[in-house]
Amino acid sequence: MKDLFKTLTLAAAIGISATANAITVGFAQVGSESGWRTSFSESVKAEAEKRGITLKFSDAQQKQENQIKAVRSFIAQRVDAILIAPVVETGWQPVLMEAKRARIPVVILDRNVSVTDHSLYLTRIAPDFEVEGQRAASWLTEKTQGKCNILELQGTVGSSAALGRMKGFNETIAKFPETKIVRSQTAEFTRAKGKEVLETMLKAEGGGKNICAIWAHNDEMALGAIQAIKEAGLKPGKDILIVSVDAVDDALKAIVAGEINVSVELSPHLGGPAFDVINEYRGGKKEFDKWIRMGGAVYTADNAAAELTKRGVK
Ligand code: GYE
Repeated sequence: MKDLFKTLTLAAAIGISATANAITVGFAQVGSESGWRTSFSESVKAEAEKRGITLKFSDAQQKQENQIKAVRSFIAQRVDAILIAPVVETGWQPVLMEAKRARIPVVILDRNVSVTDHSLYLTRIAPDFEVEGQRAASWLTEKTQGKCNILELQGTVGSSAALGRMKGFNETIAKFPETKIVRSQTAEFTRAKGKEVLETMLKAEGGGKNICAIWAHNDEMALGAIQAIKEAGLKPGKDILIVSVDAVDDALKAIVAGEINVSVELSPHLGGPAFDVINEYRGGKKEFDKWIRMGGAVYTADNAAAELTKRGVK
């Protein structure tokens, strides 16, 4: 009888401690504008499930006001931590101060926030967008011996992903006087806008015969550009080169098909590192590096097929 009582007490204690450790995390996601973002969201949800974390997920449909509303709701619900993938850089300081006053730790994922007080978040887990732009430009300038007229499909205006990729790409091509961006416009990181904007650009460029390459800030816009180039009677990846970022499965398939030339990888698996930081914080660690960098490979015709096999994608 005594042993049974001891076992029940131990089970109850384990149950209580497990409940005590079971946390609730709010995640204010940008939206579902791209295949990469969908993979990112799914990865965070799966990781939360694996760790027994209750995840409150909000899709802001690419609107900052929706993200801020979601963060305020998480604060009101007294979640244990908040993840934010900020759609644009500015406008975050007030709501981050509210989270700090509520003593709820915040981790920034993916894009960046522009704040004067960096104590408002524990850390940012993200790639280096400038390096991504540099890697895309380096491949292109080498492939074209530094002579290329480029059409640029920019990501969301004011997002650190678009700003960083643009900066890195432009600084790299600046060394090649005969490589220039002849037209540049946002297509908001979506496939539909990528097709629509490129159609307009090609028409404005007399059909695109003078265009050497498309620089797309993400694969979705590159995949849209492929359709526009085909409808203009040209061969994507051959008549007009395409360099892009994200390395989602569809882009790797397009590389294998010879329709995209390069995609710079950006890992969507940001949930694990984020939950590790939250665990460390709850364990007493208070100081973190302000940027935990995520890397990625560069995929071309040389390695895209092998990566698809490794990912188990047919
Ligand atoms: O490249 C794109 C998504 O913020 C880095 O946002 C992310 C970008 C990514 O729409 O596919």
